[in-house]
Amino acid sequence: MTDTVAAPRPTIAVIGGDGIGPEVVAEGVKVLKAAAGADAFEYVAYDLGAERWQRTGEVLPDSVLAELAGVDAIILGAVGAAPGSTAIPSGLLERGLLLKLRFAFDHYVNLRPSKLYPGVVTPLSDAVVARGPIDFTVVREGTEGLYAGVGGSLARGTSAEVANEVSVNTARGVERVVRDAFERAMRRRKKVTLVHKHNVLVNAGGLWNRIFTEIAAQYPDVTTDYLHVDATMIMLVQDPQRFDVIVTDNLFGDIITDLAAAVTGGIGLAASANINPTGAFPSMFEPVHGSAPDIAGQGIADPTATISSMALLLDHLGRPAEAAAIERAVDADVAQRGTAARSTSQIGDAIAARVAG
Ligand code: GGG
Repeated sequence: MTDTVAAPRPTIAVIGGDGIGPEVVAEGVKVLKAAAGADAFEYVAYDLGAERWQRTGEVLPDSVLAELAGVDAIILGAVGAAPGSTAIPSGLLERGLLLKLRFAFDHYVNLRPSKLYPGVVTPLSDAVVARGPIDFTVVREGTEGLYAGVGGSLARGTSAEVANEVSVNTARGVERVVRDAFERAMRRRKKVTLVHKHNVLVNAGGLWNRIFTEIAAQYPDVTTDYLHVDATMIMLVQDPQRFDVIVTDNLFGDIITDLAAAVTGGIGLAASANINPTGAFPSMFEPVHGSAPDIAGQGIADPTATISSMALLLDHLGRPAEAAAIERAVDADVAQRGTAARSTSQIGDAIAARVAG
């Protein structure tokens, strides 16, 4: 007689975080279970965020970071204290939790797809919408740029205060994210747009431009172009169909993807993945939106962005059919949305039912 040993289930760390984070993550996990099966993964909840800091003075202890390094994927809801919350220093949670995870786990690809779902209300003009499908993805560099945490201030709080924030751009960092963008373009419509501001930011922009040109030469099937970040904002409103894959730095990517979300149905639909393509550390999946403390606890937050992020998670874990099932269910749910308000859990239930059915 031979004993069969069941393969260990992949472990998913679940960090609800602050504000509406726990509410939307609950719906994300509900839909993930509907798609992959209730027992496909082991879920481990971590209470990280404002409440833990207030209770213990800890944001992300090293012991928890070490545990998270061993999981297969991380789901994150949102971080950020309510505005005017005097107890929590500004940026403590964003830098100490969200960015610490991205940097510790080398999430150099911050993937933010945008598409205009049929039936969605958009501020774009009818003429723009009529031009054709809008479906592009932003590959935002996730570990460098102005988010690197290099900088400081002198004479803080005085009229002589000096503050600086340094944008860090390394050849290795730019090369790997630009290459990732070209690889993604090869699986899509084969176009990459570099977005920067190299006419003014000549040092960082020059580096991005040179590396982009070098890598483009290795992908002759991929069409390329370049846009300054300010022109990109115009094009997102006037001609979003021109984009397939956008590659850009950390801050530009953060800003561009908020406008991209706004023109494709709102931030409530915008999914994202923080990917470590080497697999050396777990990747992390989160809605683009923040903690929205003004609507927390009311059960009215739209969980769709988190639910779509679950499709990115499944794709990353090598389960494309289950990912596609979530995408189809989200497409169908969004297409039939009318003016009747639904609660966070009603939206989650409806999408989970479509996935299961
Ligand atoms: N859903 C994650 C979250 O809370 N995002 C808010 C935020 O501050 N994001 C900054 C960033 O994505 O770099």
